[in-house]
Amino acid sequence: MEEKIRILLDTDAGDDIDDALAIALGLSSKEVEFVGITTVFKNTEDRARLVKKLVSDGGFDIPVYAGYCGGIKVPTDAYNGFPNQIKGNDGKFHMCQFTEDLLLPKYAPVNAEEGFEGASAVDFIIESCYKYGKELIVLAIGPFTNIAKVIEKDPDALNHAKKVVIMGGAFFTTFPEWNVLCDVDASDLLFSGAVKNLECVGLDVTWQTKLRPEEAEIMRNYKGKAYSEYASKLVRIWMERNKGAMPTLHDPLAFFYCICPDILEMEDMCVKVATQGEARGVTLNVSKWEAFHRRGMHSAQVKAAKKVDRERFLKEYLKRVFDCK
Ligand SMILES: [Ca+2]
Repeated sequence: MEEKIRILLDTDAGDDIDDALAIALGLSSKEVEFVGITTVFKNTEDRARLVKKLVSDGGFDIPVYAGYCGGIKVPTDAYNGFPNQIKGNDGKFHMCQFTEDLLLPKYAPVNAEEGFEGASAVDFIIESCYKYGKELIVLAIGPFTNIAKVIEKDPDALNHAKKVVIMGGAFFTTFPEWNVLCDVDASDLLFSGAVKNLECVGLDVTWQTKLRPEEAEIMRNYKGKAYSEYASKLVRIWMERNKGAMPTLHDPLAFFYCICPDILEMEDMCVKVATQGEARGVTLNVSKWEAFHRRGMHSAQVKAAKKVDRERFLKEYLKRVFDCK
């Protein structure tokens, strides 16, 4: 039997469209087994409900946990400040892809009663690292608050997994990437050297996966598998609420890298996150900063994505998720 790629996914599904598209890629890939899915950033219960609908309506039984709303040092408002947020019937703000049906009891996460502290989600990540060891890839495609909470609670847990793959940062350009920026203190801990097996899929490569209009049309008009139809509906909602913007497949590319590592060319480097001033949230390649290393400031040895075969990735993505020939 073909060996499964076990994935524990940590996601901020619900704002940008690419998280749902990444989960749909996992569901479409026979070599992937989801160990579980945790959500992060602001209203993590809404996010978990969207994920639960995507997987359970698709016929998959995958544990979904609502994680920490963040940040690890500066509190975040769970009910306000979403990109393109909308107002629900309850008068509160919700994430861009929110629809009222998500509030149905059947879409509640495992730890629905817990609030936004996310302790069960953090424990679930830690337990999975020990349970599956080198068979597990922890894939983080949202802000890094849950991951930082894992490091704080058990600094060695993530090192028991095969690797930690993130969508985040920019390593060959200078740019404060969203996932790093949303919780800079958490990102600083992630890039402190505590995680020894960190591989980063940053904006340098993911920017190249912005859809062409004809690719977006395929996604918007899909009929077939239940979860891909729901992903298609979310693409329509997202494009409408983002005034026709084109989706970019940041998170699906990071997911596909877990399945097919040769889609990206990686480079070893030493990275630190800038935490102050105008550069706050920028991931800096400090490999050659000798004075910096002499001062003993913390940084992480990582693999960072440098090049992508964009056409091969898009072709494979549309084939797997949207049944294109
Ligand atoms: Ca994301």
